[in-house]
Amino acid sequence: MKSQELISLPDIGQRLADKILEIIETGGLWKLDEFQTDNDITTMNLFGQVWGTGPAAAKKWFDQGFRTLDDLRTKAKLTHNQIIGLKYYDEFLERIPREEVSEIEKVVSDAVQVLRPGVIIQTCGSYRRGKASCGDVDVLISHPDGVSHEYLFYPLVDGLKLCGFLTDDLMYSEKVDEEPGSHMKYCGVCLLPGEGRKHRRLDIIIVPYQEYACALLYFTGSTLFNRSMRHLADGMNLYLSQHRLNTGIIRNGKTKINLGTRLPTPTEESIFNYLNLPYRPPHERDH
Ligand code: DCT
Ligand code: MG
Repeated sequence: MKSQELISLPDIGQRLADKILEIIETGGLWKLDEFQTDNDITTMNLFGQVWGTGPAAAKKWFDQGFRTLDDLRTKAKLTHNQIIGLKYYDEFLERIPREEVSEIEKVVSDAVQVLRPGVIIQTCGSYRRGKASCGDVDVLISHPDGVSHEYLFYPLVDGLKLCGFLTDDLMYSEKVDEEPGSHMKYCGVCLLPGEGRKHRRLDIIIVPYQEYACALLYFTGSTLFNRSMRHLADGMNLYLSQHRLNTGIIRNGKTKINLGTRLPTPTEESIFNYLNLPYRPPHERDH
C-alpha cells in the first residue's frame, strides 16, 4: 500500500498515512513505543519515591501491573516502611523550610538536654550546609564526657513518642560491627504541634564522643563530598568512615586484610589535616 492510496481515503492526511504505513511495515509505531516507555518510567519514578522503595521494588510492582499509588495501597505486598511511605507520600516529597528544621531540632534538643545535661546536638545534612530547605532532618547527638551518650537512645525516642512528636517509626539500627550500643540510629516521622503542620522525616543518630567528628563530617555530607573524602583517604592508605579515620590499613587489592588503628579525631579540622586538605566549612561541601 502506498501513501497516496491512503490519503485518497476519507479523513486521512499525510501524517496519519505515514503512521499507518509504519504500522504495516514495522508492526509497531515508534512514537507510541516512546510514549509508553516514558509512561513506564514515570510510573516507576512515582513508585520509587515511596520511602523505603528502591528501583527493584518499583519495577516489580510495575511488572505486576500496578500503575497508581492506589493500586499499591490496595493490591501490593508492602513492607512496614512502604506503608508509612505511602501514608505520607505527598508530605515526604515536600522540602522542609530551614526555619521549621530549627523548630524540630529544638524539640529534640529540649528533650535530650533534660535527659542528659551537657549533650551536644547538631543538625547535619543539607541544613548544616546552609540550604534554605531540607529533604529531612538529620540530628546528631553525642556527649563530651565520652560515656553519657550510653543508654540515652531509647529514653529519648520513647519520650518523643509519648509526647506525640514522633508519630511513626521507620527504622532502629545499632551498628553491630562496632562496639555494641556505640552508634544508634533512629529513622522516623515527626509532627510539630499546632495547626497546619506536616509530617516530616527525622533521623536521630547518637554516637560516642570519639566518633563524633567523623560522624559530623559524614552526616553533614554531601554524599558526593563524602565519596571524594573517602577516595582521598584510600589513596593515602587511610580509611575514613562515619565512625573513624584509621591508619596502617593492609590491603590485598580492594579487600582490607587489616583495618589498622584509629587516629584521634577531636574535630572535623583534624580530619582535614590528616588528609592534607585545607578546612572546608559545611556550606562549601556540596561537591
Ligand atoms: N550520606 C552519604 N551517603 C549516602 C547517603 C547519605 O554519605 N548514600 C550522608 C551525606 C548526607 C547525610 O548522610 C544525610 O543524608 P541525606 O539526608 O540523604 O542528604 P542531605 O544532604 O541532608 O539532603 P536532603 O536535603 O535531601 O535531606
Ligand atoms: Mg538530610
